[in-house]
Amino acid sequence: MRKPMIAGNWKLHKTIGEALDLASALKQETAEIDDIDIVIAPVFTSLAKVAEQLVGSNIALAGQNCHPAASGAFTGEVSPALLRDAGCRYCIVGHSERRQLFGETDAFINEKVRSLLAAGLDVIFCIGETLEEREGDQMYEVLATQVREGLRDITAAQMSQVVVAYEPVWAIGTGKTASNLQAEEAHAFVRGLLRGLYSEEVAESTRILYGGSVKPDNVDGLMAQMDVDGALVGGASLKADDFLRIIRFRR
Ligand code: G2H
Repeated sequence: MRKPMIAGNWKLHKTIGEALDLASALKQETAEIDDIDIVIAPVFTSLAKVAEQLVGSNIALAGQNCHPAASGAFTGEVSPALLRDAGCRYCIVGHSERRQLFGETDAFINEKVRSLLAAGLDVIFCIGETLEEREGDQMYEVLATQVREGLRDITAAQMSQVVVAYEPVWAIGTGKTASNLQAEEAHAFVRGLLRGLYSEEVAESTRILYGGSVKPDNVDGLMAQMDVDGALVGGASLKADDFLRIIRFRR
């Protein structure tokens, strides 16, 4: 049985004060929830303060990105160890915005995954096809490459620290959500990839989140799918009411 995870990716939004307000509202309202892993990913500058605020809560903190190096001359970058130092348990890796806007390759993403795992953080590993790739019948090939290359040299034992997030690029921030069936098809395919690369046990125990315009009014249908184990939520994670409704999804 896979424990559901609902993760909020705040992207480039919220001052420290705004982040603390939202974290505080979420902390208060989720005090009784222990059957779902709840994660929020504020911007780097808010992490340490939000971590203090979340002490004693059921909410874990994630970085939105990292650099694979432990330290060195990498102006503007943040290492896995520093994310841990700031209070993070997780880090998002391979988000399509990183792949598309910042030119991140599967190989670079793989370096980050390895570095994060070595530093003791859990990874939320994002994959997803563009509209062009879907319409050109390349979706399965693209997902297979992203999974194989992104998880290269990651062992079956390490996979217990990895959560996969399927985020079709055409559904991100566009208001277009994948249909329940489209999400399930992709998730079942990804689970099959994990079965082939690792084992039945890894495939059955790895959580696969759906991301891309998840909202209070579509979360229930998505979460009802057999292979959808949670959601990575962008826009709708910025308001307490919406995010709380998503956390309280009904299957
Ligand atoms: C996909 C998602 C969160 P949104 O990027 O990672 O964002 O829910 O706004 O589509």
